[in-house]
Amino acid sequence: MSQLETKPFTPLNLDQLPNNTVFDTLLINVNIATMADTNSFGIINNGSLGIIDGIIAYIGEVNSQYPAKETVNANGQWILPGLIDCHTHLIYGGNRANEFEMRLNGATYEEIAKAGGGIISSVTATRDASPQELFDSASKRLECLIEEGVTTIEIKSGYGLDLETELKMLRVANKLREEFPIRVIPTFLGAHALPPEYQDNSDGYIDLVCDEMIPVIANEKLATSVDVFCENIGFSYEQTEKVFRAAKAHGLKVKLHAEQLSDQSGAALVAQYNGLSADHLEYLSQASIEQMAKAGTVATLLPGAFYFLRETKLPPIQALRDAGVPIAIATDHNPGTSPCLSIILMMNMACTLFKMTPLESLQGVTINAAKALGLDKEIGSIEIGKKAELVLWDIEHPNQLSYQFGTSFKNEALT
Ligand code: DI6
Ligand code: FE
Repeated sequence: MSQLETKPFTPLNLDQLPNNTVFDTLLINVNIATMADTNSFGIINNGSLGIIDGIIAYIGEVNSQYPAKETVNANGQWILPGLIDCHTHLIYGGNRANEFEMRLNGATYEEIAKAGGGIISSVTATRDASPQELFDSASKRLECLIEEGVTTIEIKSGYGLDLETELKMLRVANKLREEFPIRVIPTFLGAHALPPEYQDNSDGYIDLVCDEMIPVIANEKLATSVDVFCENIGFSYEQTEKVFRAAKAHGLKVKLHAEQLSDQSGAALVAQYNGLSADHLEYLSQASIEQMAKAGTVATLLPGAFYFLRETKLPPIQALRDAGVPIAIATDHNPGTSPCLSIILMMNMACTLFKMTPLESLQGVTINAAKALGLDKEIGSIEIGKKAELVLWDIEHPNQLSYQFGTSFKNEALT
């Protein structure tokens, strides 16, 4: 296969390594896609990569004066930044296969939600589940993503909708981080849906989220950011803003489910609060795009939900590109609108459904997903000084990850 782009072989930063450098791991004979430039995969063919203390210390052609405790011959495989799934609802009880069938028989997602199904049916099952049951079911899902080369995952709460169950979910997310070789970033999504106890009192529920839940979660350091479902079947612009104010007051970052089913100007609001990302965005307006560009808020697109809901309105991808808004791609794994456990399939769908390029789709699950989590100084690209959370792939070119679908690729994480 021909390489679409090849950079001249230039050792980086060699001068700065002290003479007595010993790498912990030295990868040799490896093709590298650094993902460090905005306009290319950043390819270095037949290179080498040195790691010290879990940090990338060297990229380029190695000088034999630097030995390594372990040398790995990659035999021409590709090293890429570990994949990042920056939007998931991985933890929940039960599943909603029955609703899938209802939708195939003509019911809409909104109708099912209004009839007490939808998110609320997952809330009931999640409240009923023990922490161990939630841990076990989420573990199986997490294993699928880890096998696919995911090294960082964001996991939202939001199927508890009472303090006890929201805490239960976030504690399970934190336990997954301890038990699995993956970086888990927990997000508090208390304002996901209105719990049955607060029917006809959505402002009362928002007060509970702001005055009781956020302070406890911030205090126990169970989440680093707060999300809201800002939608006509979720929470209003004003309610969302209230949650953002409480989040900020407690030192938490914000992000938003915005413009999924209708335009509520949520993306502009989250940008105004210097939000990490606005997610979904099928109904995003030009005015909101401009606010996002100004604030550096990432557009996280979720092709799995688009596909599963048979949405036909595309997110405004060209306008996002024109405005220079970074685009991330995620699974949105959840039991209602995206029961998908393949980030690689999302890369393909970003190309087929959203007409993104294979480069954009890989950026969407590496460097731009890192930006969407506020972690781009640490991970998301292969650069000196970043964490060596990397994956070795048996592929011929990184564009193959977006191209081939319905299959898995042999890979090995170096974390
Ligand atoms: N948007 C979504 O796509 C998910 N949550 C949200 O706010 C759906 C969650 C579900 O149906 O369980
Ligand atoms: Fe979601």
